Amino acid sequence: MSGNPPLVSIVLPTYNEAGNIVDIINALHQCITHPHEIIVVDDNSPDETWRIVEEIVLSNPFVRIERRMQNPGLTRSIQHGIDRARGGIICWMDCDFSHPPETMAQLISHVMEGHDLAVASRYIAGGQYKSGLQWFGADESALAVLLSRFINVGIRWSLDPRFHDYTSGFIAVRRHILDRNRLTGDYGEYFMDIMYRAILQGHRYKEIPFVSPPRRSGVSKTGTTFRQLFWRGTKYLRTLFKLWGLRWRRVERVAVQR
Ligand SMILES: Nc1nc2c(ncn2[C@@H]2O[C@H](COP(=O)(O)OP(=O)(O)OP(=O)(O)O)[C@@H](O)[C@H]2O)c(=O)[nH]1
Ligand SMILES: [Mg+2]
Repeated sequence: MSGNPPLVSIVLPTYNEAGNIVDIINALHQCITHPHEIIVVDDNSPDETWRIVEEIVLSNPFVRIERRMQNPGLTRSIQHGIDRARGGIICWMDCDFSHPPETMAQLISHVMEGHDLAVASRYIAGGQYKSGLQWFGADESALAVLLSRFINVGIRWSLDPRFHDYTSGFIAVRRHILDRNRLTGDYGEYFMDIMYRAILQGHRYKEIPFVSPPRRSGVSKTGTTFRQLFWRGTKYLRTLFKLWGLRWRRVERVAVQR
C-alpha cells in the first residue's frame, strides 16, 4: 500500500462493560501502532459504562463515545459506530476480553497488507473457544458454548466451508465493503450475513486463529436459558434461508449472462 496508512476506526459496542472498558481501550491503544480512533457505542448501560468513557474522552482525543438512548441492540450499535467512523479500515470486537486486543492488531496488519477483510477465528488450527471455561459453577453456560459450536458447523457446511467462523464478530474490514453492505439482523447472526455476502462478492479475506477466554468481568448478554437459545437459533436459521436465496439468485444471474 502506498502513501500514508489509512486511519483505523475501532468500534466497541458496550452494554454494562464498566469493569472492562478502561482496560480494553488502554490495551488497544498500546497494541495498535497505526493511526486510530476508538468509537464506543453504548446502549445507555445501567452501570454507566458511557460515563466512564465520557471521562476518558476528556484526555484522549482518539476516543469517542456514542450513547444510544433508543432501540438498543448489538447489530444496530455496531452499524451506528460504522456510520460515524472516519477510517478507511473499520474494525469491531467484543469488549469483555474474550477478543484479545493483540489479535485486533494482527487483523489490522492483514488488511493493511492487502486483504479486504481479516477475521479472527476460533475454529481453525490454533484457535479455541472459551479456553479456561469451567463447566460447572461458571457464569457462562456450557449449553451456549455447545450450541454455538453446533450452529457454526451447520452454517459453515450450508454456506461456504472454506470459511470457518461464521459467528466470530471479531473483524477488520475495508470501508468500501461496509458502504456496500449494511449490517442486518439482531444479534450474532449479522456476522454470517455480512461475511457470506462479502464472500459472494469475491472479496479477499484472511482468517487467523485466536484463543477466546471467558469474559473477564461482568455478565454475558447472550441468553443462556433453553428458550433464549432456541429463539437465537431460529434467527440464525432465518438468516441462513435468506443467504441461500441470495446464492440462488446469483447462480441464476450468472447462468442467464452466459
Ligand atoms: N451497544 C450494545 N452492546 C451490546 C449489546 N449486547 C451486547 N453488547 C456488547 O457486545 C459484546 C458481546 O456481548 P457478550 O455479552 O460478551 O455476548 P457474547 O460474547 O456473544 O456471549 P458470551 O459468549 O456469553 O460472552 C460485548 O462487548 C457487549 O457489551 C447491546 O444490546 N448493545
Ligand atoms: Mg462475550
